[in-house]
Amino acid sequence: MTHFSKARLDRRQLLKAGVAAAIAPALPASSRAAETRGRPDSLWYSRPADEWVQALPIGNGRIGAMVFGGIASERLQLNEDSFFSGGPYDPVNPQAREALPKVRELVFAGKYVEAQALLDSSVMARPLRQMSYQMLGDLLLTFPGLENVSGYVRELHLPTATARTQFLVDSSQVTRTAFASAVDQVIVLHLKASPPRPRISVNIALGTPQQAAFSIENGDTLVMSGQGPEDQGIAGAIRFEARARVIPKGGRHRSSEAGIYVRGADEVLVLVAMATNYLGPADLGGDPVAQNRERLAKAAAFDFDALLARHVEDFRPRLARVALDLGDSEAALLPTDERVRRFAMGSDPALASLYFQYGRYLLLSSSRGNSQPANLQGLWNERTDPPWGSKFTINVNTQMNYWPAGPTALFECMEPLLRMTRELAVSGARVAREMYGARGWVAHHNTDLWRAAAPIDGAFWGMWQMGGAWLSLSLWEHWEFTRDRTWLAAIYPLLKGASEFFVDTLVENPREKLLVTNPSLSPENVHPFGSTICAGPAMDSQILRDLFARTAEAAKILGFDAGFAQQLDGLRARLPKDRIGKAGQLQEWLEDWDMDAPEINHRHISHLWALHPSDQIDVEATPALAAAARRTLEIRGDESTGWGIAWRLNFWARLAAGDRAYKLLAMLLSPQRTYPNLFDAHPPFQIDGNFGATAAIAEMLLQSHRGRLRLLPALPRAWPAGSVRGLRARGGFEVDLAWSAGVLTSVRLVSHAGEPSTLIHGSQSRPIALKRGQARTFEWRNDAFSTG
Ligand code: FUC
Repeated sequence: MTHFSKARLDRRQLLKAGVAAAIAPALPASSRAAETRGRPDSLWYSRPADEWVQALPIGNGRIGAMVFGGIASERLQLNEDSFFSGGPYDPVNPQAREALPKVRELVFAGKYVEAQALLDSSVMARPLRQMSYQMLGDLLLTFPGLENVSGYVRELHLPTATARTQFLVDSSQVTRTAFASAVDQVIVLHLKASPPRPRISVNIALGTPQQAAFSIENGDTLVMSGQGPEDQGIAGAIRFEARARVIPKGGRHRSSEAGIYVRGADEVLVLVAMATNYLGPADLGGDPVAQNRERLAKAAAFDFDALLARHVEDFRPRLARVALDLGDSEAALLPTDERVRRFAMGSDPALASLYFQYGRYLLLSSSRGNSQPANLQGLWNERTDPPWGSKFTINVNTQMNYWPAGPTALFECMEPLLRMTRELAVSGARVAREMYGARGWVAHHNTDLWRAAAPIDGAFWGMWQMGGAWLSLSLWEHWEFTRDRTWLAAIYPLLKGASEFFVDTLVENPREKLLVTNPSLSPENVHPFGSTICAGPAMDSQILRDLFARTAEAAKILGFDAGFAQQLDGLRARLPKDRIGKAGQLQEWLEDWDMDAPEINHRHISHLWALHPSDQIDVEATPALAAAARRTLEIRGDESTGWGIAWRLNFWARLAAGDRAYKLLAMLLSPQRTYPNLFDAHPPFQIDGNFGATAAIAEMLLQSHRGRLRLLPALPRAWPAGSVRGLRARGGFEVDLAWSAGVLTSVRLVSHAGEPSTLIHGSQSRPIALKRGQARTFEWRNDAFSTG
């Protein structure tokens, strides 16, 4: 049905054929490079990367590299995701508790600038900024005497998660393959040349801008170990180590402290292990040296083909859970960066499906197993002072990273988010108690490796209490898609604690006697009174409506806390409802300030949270609010940062406006918002746009709310024919769709939870009741569902 399924081989076939052969078909050397061109499931280029945003990312969740694909010199820029600046710290500001009642009074008296000043002087975190994610170093290779090459091509093959560089030297094909193995926890780089083999000569070294020492072990292993940097007065407590073992076949090698020198080898295998002493936000008892030694010893027991086979066997089925075919295009024969330049001209639907699978590839590569969650740059960062610290911005960015996880069946990617949220609930309980005098837990608009939870950067951006509540709701989504009861039980304490904080801190607004947050803000938009600070912005009430409802629902399902659930239902009824303002827009604030706010095109559209990711606003169930949301989108405009466009794309999909959504996708898939390696450009690089748009493409094809499965709700004219296999819907459904001439042709459902639902397409609906594990196919004929 698609490139992905066509390309799939079963395991026996793979092992029989040798996986290396499976991904590099045995063709004459000269035609093999050409064969790579236009592989539909690869990003590929005809030149090495000059810049970082041209290099290709590989990652196993925890460790990763950017592969430059150089010829005479190659660089793999290395990351390990627990390498942050600073060390454990407590950002609680003890003055906050006394200052907050005064702040609340100022806000209710309309003295927003004064309230902001008091927040800045007495409530913000100490230190004011959080710690930042660090680049670890580089694996550097130089190939003396290598020149006059032809037929150059480098690619990132998504189904096998391998980066490959190939070129010809005389008539010999040089192939360099790199991947980050989750099974073996090493980065693998393999260098080889086809017959008539030129022998491989290469100098290999490690480098880093960090404070580090270098040594050699056993004559074949480079070791680089160091200490993380101090930040904001917090001493650097991370100890890191990278070690690279060089295993040549044939030839000679020698080493010095500066590197390992291989001469005349037939093949060279390099295995890189990386680790830090981080075990948790308050536990730095890890032993990176022992971990790396053990990983390298285990991995070195396998040869390259075996390492590759183990890696592909692990990765391929995860990515292959979903296959998307939006139609082929001739443009697919062009290098990927050229396709980005041309996307707006139309006729390259296959770039949209490639971008979709790339988003899934990036999430699988940056959030898995024991890893940190995907940060602002996923896993890939080449700087010691990255933009916004490359940490976790939780007023939209981190949550956006996880939007594709449920709909595109990347369930394992959620584990790191659960772990982080649990840790944040611990530090967040301290902030709740000591700064607010409240039970439960709270997190503001950012967190870092140390799970700092207090408001940062300045009250203008940071004085927002909903970060933890929204994260808890992201975890709830996983329950919606999987109906995994163990997961629900695991997240219940987080939902409950997040709710408790607001039970204790919501206040009555004097005029309407409604329950509101105070102080708060509508991320990060300034209102007409010279500040962001306010009480009860629409987004807060929307998040609380879902938080209270989901917590109560979870309590009911699990049979816990009936009294608490009832209390939440009562409070929920006293939250302000969404309001429609004088321009027909959905109001961002309690008062109708929107049209007088100075940044009318602001990138955040926080008050449309009710439309997406929530389902409080729905085209069918709440048409007046949906129309107001639409009006807000028109006023706000399409132009925005990468992630701002990606969120708008999701909004338009929810409003069933397929062509408008496609227009935004085209804005995103342009050189202004997409780098040559398809990384999203805020600018600078920020990965949320990749993930937000991946989720939006799924959203254009399938939506599932309020017990209804909407099929092709926002299909644009640009994708008249296509198919998708393996999308997931809330209620535990797996959905395959096919369409042609812009019309649904068939839908196949598998129910994993045995829940009833209703299929919706166009103006037709059809109730379905499948048992757990049951599958059923419907044809769409004469504008109606039929069972064939
Ligand atoms: C929020 C956004 C910015 C940026 C930063 C990381 O503060 O407003 O645009 O994405 O997070």
